[in-house]
Amino acid sequence: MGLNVTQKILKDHLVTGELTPGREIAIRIDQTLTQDATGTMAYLQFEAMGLDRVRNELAVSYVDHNTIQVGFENADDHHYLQTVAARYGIVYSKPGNGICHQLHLERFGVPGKTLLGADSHTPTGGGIGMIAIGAGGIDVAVAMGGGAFYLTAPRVVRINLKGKLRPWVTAKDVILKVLQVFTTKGNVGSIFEYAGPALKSLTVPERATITNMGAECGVTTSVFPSDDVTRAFMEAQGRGQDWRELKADPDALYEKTVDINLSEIEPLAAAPHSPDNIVTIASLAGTKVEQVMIGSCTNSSFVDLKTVAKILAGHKVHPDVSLGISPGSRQVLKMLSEDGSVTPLLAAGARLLENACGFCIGNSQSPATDAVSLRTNNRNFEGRTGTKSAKVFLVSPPIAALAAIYGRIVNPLAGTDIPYPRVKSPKTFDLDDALLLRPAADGSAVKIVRGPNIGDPPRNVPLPAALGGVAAIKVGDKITTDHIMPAGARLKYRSNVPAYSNYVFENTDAGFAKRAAAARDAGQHNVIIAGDSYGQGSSREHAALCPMYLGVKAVVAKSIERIHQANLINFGILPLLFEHAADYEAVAQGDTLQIAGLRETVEAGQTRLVLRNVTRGTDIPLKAEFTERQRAILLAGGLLNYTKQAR
Ligand code: MIC
Ligand code: SF4
Repeated sequence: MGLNVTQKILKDHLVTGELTPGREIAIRIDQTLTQDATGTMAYLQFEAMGLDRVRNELAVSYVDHNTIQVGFENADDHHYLQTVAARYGIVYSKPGNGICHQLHLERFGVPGKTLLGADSHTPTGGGIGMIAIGAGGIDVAVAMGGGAFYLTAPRVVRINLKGKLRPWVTAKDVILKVLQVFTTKGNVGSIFEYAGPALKSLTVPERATITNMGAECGVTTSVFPSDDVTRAFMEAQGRGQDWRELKADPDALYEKTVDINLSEIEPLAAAPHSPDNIVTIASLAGTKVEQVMIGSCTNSSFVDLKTVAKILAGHKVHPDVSLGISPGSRQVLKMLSEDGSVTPLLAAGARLLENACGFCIGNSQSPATDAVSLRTNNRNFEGRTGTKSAKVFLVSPPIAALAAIYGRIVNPLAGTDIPYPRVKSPKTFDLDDALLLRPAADGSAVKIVRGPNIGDPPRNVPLPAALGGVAAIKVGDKITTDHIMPAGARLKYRSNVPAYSNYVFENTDAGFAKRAAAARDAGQHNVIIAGDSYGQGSSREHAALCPMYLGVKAVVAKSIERIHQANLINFGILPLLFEHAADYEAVAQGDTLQIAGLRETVEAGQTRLVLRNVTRGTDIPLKAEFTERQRAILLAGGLLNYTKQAR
């Protein structure tokens, strides 16, 4: 029987297990990436493992999230990251070089390789034919140490693309269509594999826009085959020698196939406050817009921004609109500058922002109260911009550019005076790696610099014999890691867990951190009660690490998303599911809870636990389904303890 692209790559990298969907497998990781907001903790954990040098083929440390350097903390983090990279053999990408995913695609991505990244948008690498997966920092630290990555053998869904995109319809609209079809729920354990006659019309950066935002569906990753389009991109990046063809066998099997006809797609938007709240631009036409932000790892390629420059050329930004443009990389910015595309942007009145995550992570450019903000990034969770009342619509760069000119949402398919500019991919890109610092062969003499904001990663204790404590918070469905652990203005505490822990659930329940810390200090275990899709969104392990620090021992939910579930286990927090979803109603915040014989049950490999609600005198059955390895990690009190034990 033939294999699909996913199976080919996974088979090449399989360390243990078999490719039967739903079973646990372990794969070898060729490349790793981190960014500064997840990287400090990942490297602190790598250091705690006591190895002398990274052992995978390539490890890159990017600085892109927290580049504004207000206060000493960011710069101290960067200093630590630069020296730890030189010490252990990691390539260091300096602030100003660009966004990790865009850069990795440009300079390092190789078809057929595996990439594990401490960032949920690592699947961007699927655009170049990699199996590229987002994970918590500690999983990436283990992979840097040469350890395998454990995941569930995926169900592979084939997305068959046919037809051709019309003018004003872009790759962003394709992935918004995919989000409309699949939504953000129910895709855990799947990989989207793209196929079909329309592939040849999509460039690598366009494919990467699609695989990038596949993360919002909750899939393990998304992947495109590697073909002549991939080869042309790699040659233009001066890396033609790394290209290899990778395509599915004609008789390859898939879990299911979904057809998408590109000719039928129209410009779309994700309306507030979820990336799967898809509406047509036609239905929004006329909506007044106060802010337009173009960039992020989803839509900041040279072609994306040159298209914007061509639309803006000869026009002015509407007086009521603030337009910010953030190129994905220094390569993109230099090329825009060299070909004269920066001038029309400036002449129109755009604000040229740093080539970094910037507005997307909410550490700058927060919109005004109640403002409508059109953005080309991938997440519009409530409050992520830093302004809770803002209404964020996710759109393509051309739709954003039109709105910046007119001050309202315009449906170009209904007619506009501005012609759609078809911009071609460059034959060669500007190849200047000056901001990529490659490590020397021997780093043993390098002194690692640690400022006062760099603390040791906190350790957990082994799983207790019984759980006894309180339902410290009860939250609803679709709680994202942005709700649990805000980024934005709080990002600078990423390397200081005691300080960052003061902000757990800050925007959901401002009293949580104090309450939980008091219960912890009184010897109680804290339990989080949640609805469906708990822990959606980013890979930030602080959404597990900081609750752990506050004494959280278990999350009891209707369902939990993949990366967050792994992070909870990695930090020794039990991810438990209601056996009957209706039992969610049987616990109120503040109820006293107990699980007798907890350690014994997990040790014995039993998959059911009973949660005693002492306040109401009821028993609630819970699912505790873990693999043998996950059980061992939980019993040890987290992956760091487990890894130490195993050696
Ligand atoms: C995000 O887009 O939410 C982030 C910030 O890139 C996160 C990583 C983080 O929180 O540091 C992600 O996507 O994993
Ligand atoms: Fe950066 Fe935004 Fe991409 Fe996250 S989604 S990596 S914050 S640009």
